[in-house]
Amino acid sequence: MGSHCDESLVTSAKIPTIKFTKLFINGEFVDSISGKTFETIDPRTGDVIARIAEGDKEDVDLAVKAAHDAFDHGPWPRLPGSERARILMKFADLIDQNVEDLAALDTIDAGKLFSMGKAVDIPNVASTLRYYAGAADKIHGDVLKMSREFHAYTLREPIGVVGHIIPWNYPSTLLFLKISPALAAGCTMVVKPAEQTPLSALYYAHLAKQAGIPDGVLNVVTGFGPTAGAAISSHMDIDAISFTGSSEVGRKVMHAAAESNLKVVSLELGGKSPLIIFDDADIEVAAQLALVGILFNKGEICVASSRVYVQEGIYDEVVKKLVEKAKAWVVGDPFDPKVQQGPQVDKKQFEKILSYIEHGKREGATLLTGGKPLELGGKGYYIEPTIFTDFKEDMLIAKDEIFGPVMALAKFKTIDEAIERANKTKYGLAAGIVTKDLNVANTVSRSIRAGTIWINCYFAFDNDCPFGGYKMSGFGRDSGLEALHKYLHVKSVVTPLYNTPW
Ligand code: TXE
Repeated sequence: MGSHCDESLVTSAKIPTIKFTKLFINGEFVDSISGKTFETIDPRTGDVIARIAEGDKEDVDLAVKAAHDAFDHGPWPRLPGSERARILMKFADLIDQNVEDLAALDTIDAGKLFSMGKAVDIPNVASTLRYYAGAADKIHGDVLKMSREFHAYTLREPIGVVGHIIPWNYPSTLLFLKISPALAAGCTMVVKPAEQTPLSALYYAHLAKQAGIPDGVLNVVTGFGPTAGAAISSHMDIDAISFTGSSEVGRKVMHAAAESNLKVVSLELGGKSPLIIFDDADIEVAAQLALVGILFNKGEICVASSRVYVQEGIYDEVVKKLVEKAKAWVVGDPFDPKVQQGPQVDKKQFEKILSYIEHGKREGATLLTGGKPLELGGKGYYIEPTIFTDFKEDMLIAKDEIFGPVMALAKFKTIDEAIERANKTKYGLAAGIVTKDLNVANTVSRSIRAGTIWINCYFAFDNDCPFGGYKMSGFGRDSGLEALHKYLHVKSVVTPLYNTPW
């Protein structure tokens, strides 16, 4: 699975010099109008990495103006799709050439494993760009069969200026899940990376310029949510907004969109995804899936399998294996190739997770392993892999998205009970099923209200596979051609077939 590290990948790792710390507006790196900056922190140590320009409403206004000019008068939306594709392919090549720097930036900013970044996350970003580059010259509408004597067809046109608000858990992946289809569609955009992880987005902006993306097409405004983020969601001249983050802020974004210009909204929000392991599962495979499902990226992943249901026949054996594996799981410096879990992204997140662990203990769930911060030289935001059992769906640890290495585990008897308990959540992002029985897999996958179902696998993402939520996990899809369509309007064009009055 994803946590496997190859030592050779890391030996040459070096922390890059931080070259880009300013806003990227209309093709230039500029200070914020206020001149204010904020610190970005290394979660391995709590030390400041760099000071970053702090954008606010006035900076967002400038960025939106640049994006509007580029949309209304610039070449990007008007280029043949094949030309946009050529530039996006070049952008992808430049990312490949800078893979080590980009992976290291996400490691120091977000505490992500460097080996994963170098081998998986950053190469995948380039592949996402190439996937949508391949679609850029295949955007077309349909000829319609009208019920009366009209000739009619649809055009698919870029939706306009898009605002992208990005979280910190996958600073590169989530940025590209949003900008790649929007760029391929011919949109122009303003991006706000999370305040915890601004470094790689600015580096990508520099590469975009080198690749030949025209000025004003891709603007990056670093800053905070309630200021820069809110200025994007409430902007009168932004046509669509694509947000990934908490359900709480998703609600604010939707509200701001409704109160301003009714911009198109898509939201990818939190999750509390169930993994259901049936009696016929291979115990080793099931335990490994469950463990990686919650510990991958230190649990800071919206589809983490944070609720695990195991059928009673194999429950004890799975628990034993899980605890053994959790104890052997290596937490430490994310640059170390032997490490499987780095620090949580920041102090706020670290404290939030520890407070949920305390809730779990008080609510009466049984702590099987972990439950404490890890003292690694007295620095950094590290937390032990933690497993609770005997949870009930009305406990906080089972209801809320903890976004950390904390699993809630329970025993079930029948398939109906598993389905009912799995669905007892306000979220609906993903679910996993482990069974060899096709009937069980088919029944459960159709009964779970979630946007992605993984059968005998987990985290099986692909550029071609739409990804998004049911219920309070949001709406709209990232990935796949569904995401391209999110950035396109459909226009109907109708003309009479004959010169007859109608
Ligand atoms: O998220 P926020 P936070 C969940 C996860 C985590 C919790 C809190 O449970 O513990 O959210 O994390 C911007 N208007 N997820 O507080 O605040 C913000 O600057 C516009 C799940 O960091 O939602 C950042 O760029 N934008 C998740 C982005 O929203 C605003 C990924 C996300 O931050 C804003 C991250 C506002 N008023 C957290 N306030 C997932 N679905 O993968 C903040 N932002």
